[in-house]
Amino acid sequence: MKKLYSALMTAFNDDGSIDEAGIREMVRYNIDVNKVDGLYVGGSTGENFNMNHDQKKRVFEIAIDEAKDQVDLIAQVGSLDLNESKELAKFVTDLGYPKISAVTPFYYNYTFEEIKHYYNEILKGVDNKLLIYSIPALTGVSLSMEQFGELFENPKIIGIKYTNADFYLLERVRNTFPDKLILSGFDEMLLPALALGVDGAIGSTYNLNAKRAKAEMIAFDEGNIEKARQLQKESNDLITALIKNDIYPSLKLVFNEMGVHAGVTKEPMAKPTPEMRAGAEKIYNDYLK
Ligand code: NAY
Repeated sequence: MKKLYSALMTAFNDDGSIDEAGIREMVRYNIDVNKVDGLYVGGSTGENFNMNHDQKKRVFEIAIDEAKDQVDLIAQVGSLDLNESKELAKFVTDLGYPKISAVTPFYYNYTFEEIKHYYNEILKGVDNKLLIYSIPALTGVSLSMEQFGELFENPKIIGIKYTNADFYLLERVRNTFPDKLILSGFDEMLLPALALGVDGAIGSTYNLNAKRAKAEMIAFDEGNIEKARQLQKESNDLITALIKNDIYPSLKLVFNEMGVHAGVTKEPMAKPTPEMRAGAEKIYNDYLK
């Protein structure tokens, strides 16, 4: 059975502090209503790269305290400060996270040797399993099939969170490493990713749209491709509207619209404007009610 993970959002107050009650509400909604298989904590959707060290740790603590062992939990610990990544990897492992993940180091055009060193260092001191977080559109880092293979020489590296529209590479990686866990990261491309054999998906829009995505996975597994295509079309109508309305603030606005307290985004991410609020209300009424 393929697994569906929501990329957990972080609820912030207007001043950029963490809204603990909001985070707990979103964890509960994902478990109790969305019935997701897992949560990806501290990723792009969680605005991890906007947060300071103490905030990152607090989010990890709150999420596992609320979720306990009810769903699978993956903690994204990657950081431009390798020492921070190592500390966070140890911190979340001690908290009980069964898997970690780390974004490829970005900004300085690191060589592959440097990237490999980063992953091996993160894992050196911890007894945990890691998913490489590959998101070339945001990091500028594209790993090749051979490079994934070299990283997999570390047995603690068990797979990839593959947020990439390169389906040729996905096919090569899937078939070369059949035992690795590959979780697809672009919600609007779930169906082609399923066709190439991913083990599941992690995404921001599953916070709102998990039921449809899960139904699509089931339709695909049953060989009902027409139904899966129809569900992907419906999802993409929603995703397109979210992207047009500025996706990160909008996901939170729609949650708030549904009575789930999601707070606001953290600056420099945009704060909601009246137009965004109206757009989010329309998205809720048009696609989710
Ligand atoms: C993360 O770490 O939160 C993710 O990468 C989740 C994947 C999302 N990627 C980004 C960059 O937000 O869900 C996707 C994405 O929002 C969605 O497909 C819309 O493009």
